[in-house]
Amino acid sequence: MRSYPDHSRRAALGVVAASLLAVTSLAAPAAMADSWKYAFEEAIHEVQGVYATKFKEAIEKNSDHTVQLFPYGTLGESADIMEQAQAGILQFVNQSPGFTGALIPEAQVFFVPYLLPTDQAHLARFYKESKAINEDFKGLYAAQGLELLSMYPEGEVAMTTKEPVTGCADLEEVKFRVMTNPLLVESYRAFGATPTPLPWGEVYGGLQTNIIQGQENPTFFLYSTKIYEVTDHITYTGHNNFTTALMANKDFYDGLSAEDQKLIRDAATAAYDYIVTYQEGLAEQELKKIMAAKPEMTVTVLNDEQRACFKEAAEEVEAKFIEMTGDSGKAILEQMKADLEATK
Ligand code: 6CS
Repeated sequence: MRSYPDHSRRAALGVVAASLLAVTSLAAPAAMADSWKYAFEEAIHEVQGVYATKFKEAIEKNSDHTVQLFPYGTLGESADIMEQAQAGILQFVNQSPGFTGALIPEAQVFFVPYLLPTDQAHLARFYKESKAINEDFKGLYAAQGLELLSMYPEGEVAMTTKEPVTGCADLEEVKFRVMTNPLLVESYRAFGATPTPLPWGEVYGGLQTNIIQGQENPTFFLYSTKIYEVTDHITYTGHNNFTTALMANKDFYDGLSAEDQKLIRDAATAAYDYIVTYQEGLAEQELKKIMAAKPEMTVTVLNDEQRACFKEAAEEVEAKFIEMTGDSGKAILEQMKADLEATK
């Protein structure tokens, strides 16, 4: 997938808008049943696609409405689908804070290293019950024209690199791809690497041509996107879990009946419950598939001593987050810490 310069992206957006609106007007008799469009950043069989499929099933089972799913690439990159959702061309968009952080600075909190645990059961309780997520972030997303419906985990992120990594020193001179998020850039700078923000579509080719030499993602994604073909070492530092979020266009959501709003919230809850169970054991299972496909791949789980420099860097990144976001970010960070403690 190419990334477009701003002007041609707007033109591309216009073409997508025109064709989607044409479909809407043809398919919209004055009946009660609506057809809603939902785009996400992954393929249909990846975690966001499985979540989206469950959401669609719940909507279609409990109403006359239909949901049309648009997996990664069908409407462009992550930034493109966010623009389309904000413009009201799409009713739903799934975007990770890795990209939303550029739009909502406080959402970068998910990239303060070692803030989130790697324990999946703890995470499952946290996203569901957290005040920061279910109340505080709602207002911040609303200010960008988005109704935040759910945040959910996609698994511990692992680094994949061309050379082995056993500490920060091994990241020196490594051009490390990160999502387009200023705090993630700061993290990898603090880890000692040369951070390189890129949209997802440029990662495989970038590794293949050695423009970049590393990237991070959850284990299932390393297998499904075949990133193991273009990197040789997997390293678990425990520094983060991948967070993602489902949102609706706020004007669309506010214009719905209370009954339809409940239908959507219930579908998001059903999809959430399904996806956390679906991911139990997923990372281990997908790691085995990587090893079967490429037995020479090395897998290293860093010990406490090896993690020390990443943990030291985390303090610097947390301070940077507060510097970037001020009182609002500080309040979210403190609330997240309290929520994590309460859901232990
Ligand atoms: O690294 C990325 O850009 C992608 N990673 C995941 C797990 N999902 C979508 C996102 O675009």
